[in-house]
Amino acid sequence: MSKFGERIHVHTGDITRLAVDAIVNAANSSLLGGGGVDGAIHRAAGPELEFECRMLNGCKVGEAKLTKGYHLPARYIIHAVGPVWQGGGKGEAGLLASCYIRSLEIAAARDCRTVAFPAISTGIYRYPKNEATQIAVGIAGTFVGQNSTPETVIFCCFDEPTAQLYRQAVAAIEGC
Ligand code: AR6
Repeated sequence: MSKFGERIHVHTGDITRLAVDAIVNAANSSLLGGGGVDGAIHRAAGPELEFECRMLNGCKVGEAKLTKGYHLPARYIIHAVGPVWQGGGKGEAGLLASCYIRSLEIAAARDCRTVAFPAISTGIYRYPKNEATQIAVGIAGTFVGQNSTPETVIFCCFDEPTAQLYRQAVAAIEGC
């Protein structure tokens, strides 16, 4: 069996379709919706989601907040706010890492067995995909190594080239 015992998976597709305990949203600080995966999640979850989000008073960059999943197959949505890429000198790596850690902590606190992440910050926020992938997979590997919950972390990639990057990153930490 591999080092992570199949606890880290890479999937290609639309995160709104996944029947998991929690999906993570790449949100903005307002938590009131937007484009990209955020827009897709709000559309699929329905208007009740924005109503709950309005009660949360926003979310800081590097932080995450939980809502119900409403019409999604996922039970919960963890809204994480990634950094906008500004060249790498503005603490972006630490803030992106913090998004993943906080999301995993929230998932663990709610006893989520399976949690799925999109590639936070790599779309509209322009974080370089390769660097972002290393952070995402590194944090997930450390977290599952130290915690029994979530049992499974899924990286849900919207396209095959991104999935390939994730598979390479997972293979690299497996070999460590
Ligand atoms: N399922 C999985 N991944 C997706 C989906 C989907 N349905 N749709 C897009 N992606 P982005 P960000 C991928 O731009 O960079 C919003 O307006 C996409 O290919 O959604 O964190 C928010 O409100 C990319 O790899 O998020 C914020 O203002 C990844 O998801 C801002 O965008 C993230 O791209 C956040 O920007």
